[in-house]
Amino acid sequence: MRAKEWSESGLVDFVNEVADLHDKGFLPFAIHLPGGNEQQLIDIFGEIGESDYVLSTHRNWYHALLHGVPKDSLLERIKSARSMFVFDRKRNFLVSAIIGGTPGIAVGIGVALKRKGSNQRVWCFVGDGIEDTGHFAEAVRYVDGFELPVTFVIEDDGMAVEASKESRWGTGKDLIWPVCVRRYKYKKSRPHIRTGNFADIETMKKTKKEPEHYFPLSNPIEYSTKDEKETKLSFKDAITNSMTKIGEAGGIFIGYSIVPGDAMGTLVNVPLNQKIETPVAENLMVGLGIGMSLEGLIPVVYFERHDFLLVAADAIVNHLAKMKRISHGEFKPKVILKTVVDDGGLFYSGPTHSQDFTAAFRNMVDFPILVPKNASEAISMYEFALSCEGPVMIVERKSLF
Ligand SMILES: Cc1ncc(C[n+]2csc(CCOP(=O)(O)OP(=O)(O)O)c2C)c(N)n1
Repeated sequence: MRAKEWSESGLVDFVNEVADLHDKGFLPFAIHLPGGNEQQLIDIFGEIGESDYVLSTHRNWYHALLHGVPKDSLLERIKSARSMFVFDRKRNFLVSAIIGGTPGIAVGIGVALKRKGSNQRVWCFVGDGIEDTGHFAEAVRYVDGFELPVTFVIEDDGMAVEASKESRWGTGKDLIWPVCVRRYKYKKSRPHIRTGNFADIETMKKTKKEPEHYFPLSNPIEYSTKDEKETKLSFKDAITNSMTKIGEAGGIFIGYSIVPGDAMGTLVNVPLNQKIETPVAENLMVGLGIGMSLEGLIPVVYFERHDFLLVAADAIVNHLAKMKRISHGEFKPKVILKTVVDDGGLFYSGPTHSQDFTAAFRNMVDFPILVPKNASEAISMYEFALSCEGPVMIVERKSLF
């Protein structure tokens, strides 16, 4: 059932049904009920193709239903703590409950679709809270500049939780965005979170289960190599050869200091059309990687220093590392993060630029973070990264170059 078959009252009935379950204590979870924008969304979804991507937020139920996620399947997810984590690979439907999490990913999918010559589009629904973020601004600018098949729809009720636009920004005036951004205004008919009614606490206590029940953990992938061969290559040549091989396998290199710069000369053998020089927008760079990998490309995102990784921590820790678990394995982004730590050499770059966040990231993500000590390890670790079905971060120590 897609947009044409839904009526305003059908959507409202669905929400009422869930609200009733909440009040009876069967939903001991954070839930965000939609309401007040039924007709606007029915109209917009009339334009959205069945195979188009739809990206949504914590308040995603209407988007999911209108894009064809079956009502029973959505209800089942809501009853098992997944209201904010509705993913459906078959329908290209994905969400983030983190404000600003989706725009960069939408851009990555858009880049991949454009490279493939696909006629699919990406629709990224955002609240005016997401419009507040830098993540949104960098994504919009990229889509506008490269004319990507992505439309952002701002669902503007003027409020983020309980705060008006004016109280957040000093003015209620709307920003004027490029044409890839549409805005519709509405008034929410529901509170920001839950129903506004007290839920039956005793039933809630009986209903609630452990987090692993709702989101099973899978065994972390460990680095392994069958044949680490000794090599006479220098560390830099080993990295360069590895990049050449990843390029031959179709890898797309994303970041800055790539064209020109070649990531400290290591991408010299990679064809130009597999190198994307990005703006200095690290979160967007990883969003690009995530989105492109969802369309089957092999993105390698390059960071020339570790302090810059922190700017992309949302995309790396909250999205790249978590999407497989929160989507119950429906979406498995695979991005290789090629990172450099400036740990020596003649050009000391000071306390910020020489930081090493290997240990910090190992505490935050469950994918392999590998630090080659020599040329042969560099070769096997990049071979592993290429064959691994999930993300891998490689840390190249500059002193070895
Ligand atoms: C990065 C981040 N900061 C804060 C929050 C907490 N939070 C959840 S919803 C929300 C407001 C969202 O407002 P808006 O985007 O307008 O969406 P609406 O809830 O109005 O649909 C906030 C601040 C979050 N989820 N992510």
